[in-house]
Amino acid sequence: MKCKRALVRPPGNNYSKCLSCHPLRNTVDLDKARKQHSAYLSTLTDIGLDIILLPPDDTHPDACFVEDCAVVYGSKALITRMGATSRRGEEDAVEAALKDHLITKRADAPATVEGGDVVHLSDRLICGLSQRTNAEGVRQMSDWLEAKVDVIRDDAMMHLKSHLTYLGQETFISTKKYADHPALEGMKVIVVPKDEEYAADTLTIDGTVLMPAGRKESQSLVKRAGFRVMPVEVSEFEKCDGALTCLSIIF
Ligand code: CIR
Repeated sequence: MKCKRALVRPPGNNYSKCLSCHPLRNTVDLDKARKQHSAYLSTLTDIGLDIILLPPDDTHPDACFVEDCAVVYGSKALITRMGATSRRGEEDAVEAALKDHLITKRADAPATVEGGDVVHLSDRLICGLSQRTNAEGVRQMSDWLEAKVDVIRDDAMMHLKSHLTYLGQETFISTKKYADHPALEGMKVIVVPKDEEYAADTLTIDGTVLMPAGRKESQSLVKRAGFRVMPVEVSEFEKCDGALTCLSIIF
């Protein structure tokens, strides 16, 4: 199925107070983040997506990372109950917007689940059991979305998609740590170099692979595997532990 829409939300005035363990977290430049966000939207528009633009949320510094608020599969969306408690409430506006297009349901306590843990394939999902998503979250997601969900467990991991994303054509891109996981059995796996691990979070839309700017070796590996690559500058989101997938819900 072709993707049609991207739900997005630009960074709010308090973006620099976001949750982050990144060494450069104190150097976030809000103006630059807004420009990068706007360029990201232009890229999505150029690819042919309709943009659903939510207003910035000044109450929740991390609210531009909309991916974490919902998991969409087919005609349904699970509205998440985020593991990061300071982020709860971001999902209200996302739910209201998704309801115009999809059948939605909220995850209930004690589930925690964040969209950044969920890798989509056409016939199943792969979900991280992580610092943000628990087993009850996976159970509710699988039940509501009627999806087969394979799990990659790592208590040290914040989100699975920072380490592993799906490019299509039975091909993943992954950091070395997860490349041999049984959930990827029988598929091709491009392993990013150790000094380019950030490049494992890619966003593929209708065959075009958006990759973080500057990670040339990883970009070459993906090109050589036959994909069209589009580098996108996201330095101000990287500083907040975010990446390309986190900034949108594509459906
Ligand atoms: C957080 O820690 O929740 C945000 N600062 C970053 C969330 C990134 N989201 C994602 O990878 N899906």
